Amino acid sequence: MQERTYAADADPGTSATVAGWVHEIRDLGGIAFLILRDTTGKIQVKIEKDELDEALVETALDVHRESVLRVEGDVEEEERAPTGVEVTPDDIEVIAPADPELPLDPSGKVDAELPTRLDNRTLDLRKPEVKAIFEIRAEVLRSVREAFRGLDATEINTPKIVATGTEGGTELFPITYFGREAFMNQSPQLFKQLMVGSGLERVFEIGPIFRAEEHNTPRHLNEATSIDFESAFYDHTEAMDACETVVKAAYEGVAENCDDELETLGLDEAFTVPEGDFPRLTYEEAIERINATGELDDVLVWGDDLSTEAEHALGQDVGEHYFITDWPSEIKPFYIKDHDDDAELSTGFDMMHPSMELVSGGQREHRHDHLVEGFEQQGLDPGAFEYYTKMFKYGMPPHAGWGLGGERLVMTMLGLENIREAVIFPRDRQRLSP
Ligand code: ATP
Ligand code: AMO
Repeated sequence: MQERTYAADADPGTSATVAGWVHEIRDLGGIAFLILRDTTGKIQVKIEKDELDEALVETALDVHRESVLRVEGDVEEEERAPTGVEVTPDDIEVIAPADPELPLDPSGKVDAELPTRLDNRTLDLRKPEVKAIFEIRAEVLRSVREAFRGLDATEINTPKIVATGTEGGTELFPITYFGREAFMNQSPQLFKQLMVGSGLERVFEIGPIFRAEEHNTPRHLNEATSIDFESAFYDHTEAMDACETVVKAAYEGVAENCDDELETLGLDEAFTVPEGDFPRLTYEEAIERINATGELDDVLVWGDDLSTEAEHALGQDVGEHYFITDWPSEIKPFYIKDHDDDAELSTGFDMMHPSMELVSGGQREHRHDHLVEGFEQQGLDPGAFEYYTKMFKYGMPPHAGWGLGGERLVMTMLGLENIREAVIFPRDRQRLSP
C-alpha cells in the first residue's frame, strides 16, 4: 500500500497523504469541505473551487458520504476546521465509492434501531461510541489474559464440537458429526477440569460457548464468550480470590488504557475500579436479605433459585460486586463438591454485579466414586461421560474454578442496556447472520 498518514498525525507544515471515509460534505458555494474520517479521528479537506484544478474539484464534489478517498496535500493550521487542521489537496483518489443510499448514518445524526445497526455492523462501527465499546472489550480481554498469566495459569483451547452437555439448565444445539449425534459445547467445564489433573495444573480459556437459551432477553446470547479458570489444589475460597483479581484487573486495564474511549462513551467521570474485597454472602443470608427488601411477591425459601427480580432486589441492597456462596447442593451441577460436613450444602458460588450474575464457580468433586454417584443423582448416564470420569481414577487433585461471561462483564462495566451491544455479530433466536 502507498504511504499513509493518520488524520491524528497530520502535522501542520507538512505534506501528507491521508486516507479514510467521507464523514461529511459541506458545500458552501465558492468553497466546499470534505471531512475525512479514519480510525484515529477526522481531518478537513478544503476545496476552494477557483483555486484548485477543475478535474480535482469535480472529483471532490462528485463523491457521496462514506466513500473511501485518498487525499494528498499540504497540511495547515486552520482554527475554523473541526480539528484545527486542514489539507489543501494536490490530488484526490476515490478508492471505493459509497452508494448514496446508506442503510444507516455513521455520523450519528440519524438514530438507528439496534436490529438495523446489527445488520450493518461495518457502518455501525464507524461511529466512535460503538467502536469505543469494542476497543474496551479488547482491553478487557487483554487485561484478563495478563491477570491469568500473573496467576501462573496457562491458556488452553478446548473443543467446541462435543459429545455431551454439561450445563443442565440450558438446551444444547445438536449437530451432525459424520453421521453421529454431536453438540456445540455449552462450557469448557469438563475439559478444563481434565487439565488440572495434567501437568498444567492451572489453566484458563477464553472462548465461545453455545446455549440454546429458551428466551430472548437483554442479557442472554446463544453464542457467548466464556472466560474460564480452573486450578488444582484450590478450594472455592481461593477460586473466589482469583475471580476478584481477574475482574478488578479488567476494570484497572480499562481505567489505565481507555481514557479516550471512556470519554467518547461519556463515562470518564463515572468509571470506577471496584475497590476493597467483594462481600461474600451465603445463600441463606442472601435469601434473608431479599425477603427483607419486601420487593418480591413470594417469600424465598431454602432451595429456591434466584429469579431476575430477586437478583435485582439483592443487587440494589448490596450496591457493589458481591459473591453468593454455600448454595443448596440440589440446585448446583453434579461437578460441584458439597461441603464435607454437610451434603445439603455445596461449595458452589456465584459472583454478582448489582444488576446480574457474572460468574458461577465452585470447588469440584474430585473423588471418582462421589462423582459417578452425582451423575446418577442428576439423572445423567455416567457411561456417556466415561472419557471424563475415567481420568478421576488416575490421580485427580482437589480443584476449583469458575466461568465468567465476557459480554456480561463488558455490559455491566459500561452500563449497556442490551448484551448484544457488547458483541459485534451477536447470535440470538432471530439472528443467524451477519
Ligand atoms: P461563498 O460563495 O459561500 O461566499 P466563499 O468562497 O466566499 O463562499 P468563505 O466566505 O471564505 O467562502 O467561507 C464560507 C464559510 O465557510 C464562512 O462561514 C467561513 O467562516 C467558513 N470557512 C471558510 N474557510 C474555512 C475553513 N478553512 N474552515 C472552516 N470554515 C471555513
Ligand atoms: P454458568 O452456566 O453459570 O456456569 O455460566 C457462567 C457465566 O457465563 C455467562 N453466561 C452467559 N452469558 C450470555 N449469554 C448466555 N446465554 C450465557 N450463559 C452463561 C454468565 C454466567 O455467569 N461451567 C460453569 C462455570 C464453572 O463452574 O466454572 C458454567 O458454565 O455470566
